[in-house]
Amino acid sequence: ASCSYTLVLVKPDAVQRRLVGDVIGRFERRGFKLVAMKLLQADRSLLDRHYQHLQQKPFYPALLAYMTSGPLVAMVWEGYNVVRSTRAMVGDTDSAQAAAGTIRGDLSMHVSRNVVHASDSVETASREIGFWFQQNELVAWESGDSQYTYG
Ligand code: DAT
Ligand code: MG
Repeated sequence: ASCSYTLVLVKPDAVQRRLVGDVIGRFERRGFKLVAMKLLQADRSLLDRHYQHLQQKPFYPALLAYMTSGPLVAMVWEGYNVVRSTRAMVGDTDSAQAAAGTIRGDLSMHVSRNVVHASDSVETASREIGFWFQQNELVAWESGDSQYTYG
């Protein structure tokens, strides 16, 4: 466990369903620090890089259509153990299996419309952040509550 960064995407279904604030609020309340955020329409070349490991899957064309169907919100969050903690908050990939209390378990039903992406390892996170953000879009700031959120 270390203090690091992770990439979170609020996917197009969640933007359409007005769930952006709910998702952001969960990470804020946990204590993580927002270091970058933007709304954008992703294009195919960006998604081909982001989902490199899935390009041979039968569902990939549908995934691409979904992820390019409207704007999404890309964010970088920083904090203690943020990659693992964020994955736990997001829940199982298949929304039908995701535990209540998780983002997917609370806000979605089906694997093909599962509301959010979160990086699955520290190495993946650093690679994925590079796909979605320029280095100068990451904002370094001191959060005033850190003595109350870290021992
Ligand atoms: P995760 O998003 O939990 O990291 P992943 O990296 O295995 O999961 O897959 C990326 C996305 O691809 C996932 O969020 C939704 C989609 N996906 C995965 N398996 C799928 C399936 N069997 N049918 C449809 N979409 C799927
Ligand atoms: Mg993944």
